[in-house]
Amino acid sequence: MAQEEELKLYGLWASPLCMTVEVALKLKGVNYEYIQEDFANKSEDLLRHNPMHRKVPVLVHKGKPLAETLIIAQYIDATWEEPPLLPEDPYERAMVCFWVDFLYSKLLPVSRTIFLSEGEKREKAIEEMAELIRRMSKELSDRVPLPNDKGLGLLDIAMGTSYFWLRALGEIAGVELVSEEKAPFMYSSLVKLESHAVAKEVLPERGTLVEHALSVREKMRASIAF
Ligand SMILES: N[C@@H](CCC(=O)N[C@@H](CS)C(=O)NCC(=O)O)C(=O)O
Repeated sequence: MAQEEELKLYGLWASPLCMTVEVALKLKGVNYEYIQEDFANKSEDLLRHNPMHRKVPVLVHKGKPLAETLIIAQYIDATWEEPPLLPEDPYERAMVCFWVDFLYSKLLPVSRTIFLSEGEKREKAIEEMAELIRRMSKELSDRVPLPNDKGLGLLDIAMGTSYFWLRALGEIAGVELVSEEKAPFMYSSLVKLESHAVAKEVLPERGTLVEHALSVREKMRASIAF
């Protein structure tokens, strides 16, 4: 069976999590089929493959589904070895996973609240985001250098795509959520990501992302009680 028939990514091009998986797959040079999901009308296949979270990204390899971005990224790195996305050293590897998990389980859920809610709820989420970014940036600047200096790794990809999304979300919400000053590590990760050829294939044009996110928001607000 051709490789592309064996590998399917269920995603949404505007999602920073899906961008991370796509960049990882492209860096590894593997072919895959991309199935665009509609958040207001998720496909039967997506719900079947990810019944616990019902979210994208979902990667299906030889008929076997994987959900959760960090788990998918680790699977990709273990399955296609070159170039490595995670450091070899167990502690460095754990630290990369720690920060990627922080982004995906703590930071981005707050961005979802900013994106979908209004009024006091949104204001509180904006404050929470500012505090999380402040703490994260302090912690990252105090740490021993993280292994993001050797080639494009998972940490750069996850930090860079998250920054990319938070900058667009800031435009939508009319507030600066991230900047080079507020989130220097994330910012330098985006610069590194954007200087790589693969980024041009995956990162959308900024204005298109904002426009698309606004139309998705209307559909999501109509389809979920938030
Ligand atoms: N913890 C999950 C989060 C996945 C997630 O939140 N995906 C969003 C797109 S960025 C989604 O599918 N949203 C649709 C929805 O909330 O219904 C991961 O790391 O993959």
